[in-house]
Amino acid sequence: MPEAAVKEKRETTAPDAQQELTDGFHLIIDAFKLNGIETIYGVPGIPITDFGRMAQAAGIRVISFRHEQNAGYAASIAGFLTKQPGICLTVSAPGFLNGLTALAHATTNCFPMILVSGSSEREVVDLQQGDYEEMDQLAIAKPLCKAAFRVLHAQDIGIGLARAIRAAVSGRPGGVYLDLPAKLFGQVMNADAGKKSLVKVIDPAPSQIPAPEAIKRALDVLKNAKRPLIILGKGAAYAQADDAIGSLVEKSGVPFLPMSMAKGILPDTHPQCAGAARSTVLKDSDVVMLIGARLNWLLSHGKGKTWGEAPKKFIQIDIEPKEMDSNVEIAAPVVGDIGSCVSALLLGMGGNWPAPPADWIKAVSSKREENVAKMAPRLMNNNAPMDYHGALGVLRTIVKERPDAIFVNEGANTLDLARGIVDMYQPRKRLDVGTWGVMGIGMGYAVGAAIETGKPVLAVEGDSAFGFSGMEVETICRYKLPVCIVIFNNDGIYRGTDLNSASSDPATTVFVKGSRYDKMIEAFGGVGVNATTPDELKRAVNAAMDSGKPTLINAVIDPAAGSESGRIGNLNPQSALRKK
Ligand code: ADP
Ligand code: TZD
Ligand code: MG
Repeated sequence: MPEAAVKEKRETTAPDAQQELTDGFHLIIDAFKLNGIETIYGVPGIPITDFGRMAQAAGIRVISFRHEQNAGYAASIAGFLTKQPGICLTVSAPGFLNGLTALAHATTNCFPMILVSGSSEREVVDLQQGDYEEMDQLAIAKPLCKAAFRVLHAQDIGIGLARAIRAAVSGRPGGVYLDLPAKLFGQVMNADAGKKSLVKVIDPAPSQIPAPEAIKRALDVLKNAKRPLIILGKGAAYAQADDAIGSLVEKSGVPFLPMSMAKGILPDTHPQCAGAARSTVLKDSDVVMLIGARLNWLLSHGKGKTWGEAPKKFIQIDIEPKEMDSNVEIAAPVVGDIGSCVSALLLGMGGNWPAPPADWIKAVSSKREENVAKMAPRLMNNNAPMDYHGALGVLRTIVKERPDAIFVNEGANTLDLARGIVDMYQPRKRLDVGTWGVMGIGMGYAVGAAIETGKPVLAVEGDSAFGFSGMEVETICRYKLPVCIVIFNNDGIYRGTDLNSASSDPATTVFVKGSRYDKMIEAFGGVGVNATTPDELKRAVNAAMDSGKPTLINAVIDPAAGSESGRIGNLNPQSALRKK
């Protein structure tokens, strides 16, 4: 904008002594409220401390964490659970950087989130004159998010937040960065003009209707399949089109495989669920319909040994057109939002859609029954120290009895085995490490899920995984959240048995033996329990879930029970050499 125009704009909105005034602080709060943002996750400090106080006074819930990364993870999972951008608020430079991991995580996982960070003064930052917490945050955030904006003038706060919200939730959801320089908060303007400058975002994530010919093409491919498979991804869970997806699966009669965070859209115990026949359906299927799942490393990129020799045709439903053909040819791309696409497919299928060939259905269900039967006795063992199966057998029953609890899960063996063993019955109940396999989401997710849903949370954590966010047990106690943390304590990363033969230092993968994580929560008034058998574990979890009191259970697991890198040891560059 030319200087004269800027001057004129300023003058038209400059405060008049007679009129009521507002400021940046209040405009941001009003803009949040106008757009239905009720909760902020963050850590206070210069220049946002007063903002947090004022937001709280204005009725916004401000959840204060011990580290921004965990606040960011809470915001990211709030986005996944609600389809509204989760808000994370941080101070400048170091606080911003701590929040950035979570912002990048939200972008990678397609969760809508806005990282709002205070920043130092532009004039000083740009001349690199060494301001307090100086950093060019906008430039640093840009490559890690969908969009990044900075607001310099109070009258632009409304439009700035509107742009951030729309960028986060429309199309493929993701992370957005909003930079608010310290001076902005104190800028004063006429209250009326301020009110008029706010923007309520209408229809922030508009439906994206698929093309009729894309629907027809997809149904033609599906109809001609001999061995069809539907794969549900976390995009399908995010879309909240549970009934339509259920109808599509049941009407088609096609076996379905849920990705980790898509478990529960239909119950894992559904007769068409092929979760327990995963290798078979991936290898032997001839047509695969992906609904909100990418063909990334988690699906072996759609090729190679996992997918077998037989040629395959892919149908892919996704809101992001660029996702098509990312790894292999997509025979029938269907671009649109999952709700609209699935409804259009259902309509196109008409009244009597042919069931898939009976021999395929039979092959899948017998494989599934065989695998379930093989697993059953292992889940019933009452060994002490516990192994993963004994402990998870207990948790599996508890989740069955309490299907509306939210199950947070991270670790290596603790993650991979729980994913396979613990059945889910309702959508958006299983929250885990996601696309990056990141450790550290645990306590942030637990807090975010408890706050957003009001449901009890059961967080099952490897002892290493827990360490990344463990200090937030204080946050859980402070807000009195109904969170039960179970730490699978096997004395280390993957196993607690490694030895260092070169020096007296411990091996890199082991922790202090016999640690008592349960004592940590007692420091903050929570309930700590040491559980050494599946029976003890069961009693402790049930008591925690009944009482709703913050609880941490140290579940003692045999240090030799796990395997290196859990189930993804094949990605470990050295593991092949070591085996020789
Ligand atoms: P998973 O890890 O469970 O396999 P991914 O994160 O790889 O799932 O894939 C999720 C996909 O869902 C992304 O490609 C994203 O673009 C897509 N997606 C997210 N929300 C929607 C929606 N509402 N409609 C259509 N596609 C969506
Ligand atoms: N750092 C981050 C942020 N993410 C990671 N995934 C890792 C490091 C590497 N890593 C894994 O991939 S799993 C894991 C680490 C450190 C911990 C596994 O140990 P655990 O689980 O105690 O959590 P198990 O049950 O002992 O296998
Ligand atoms: Mg461990």
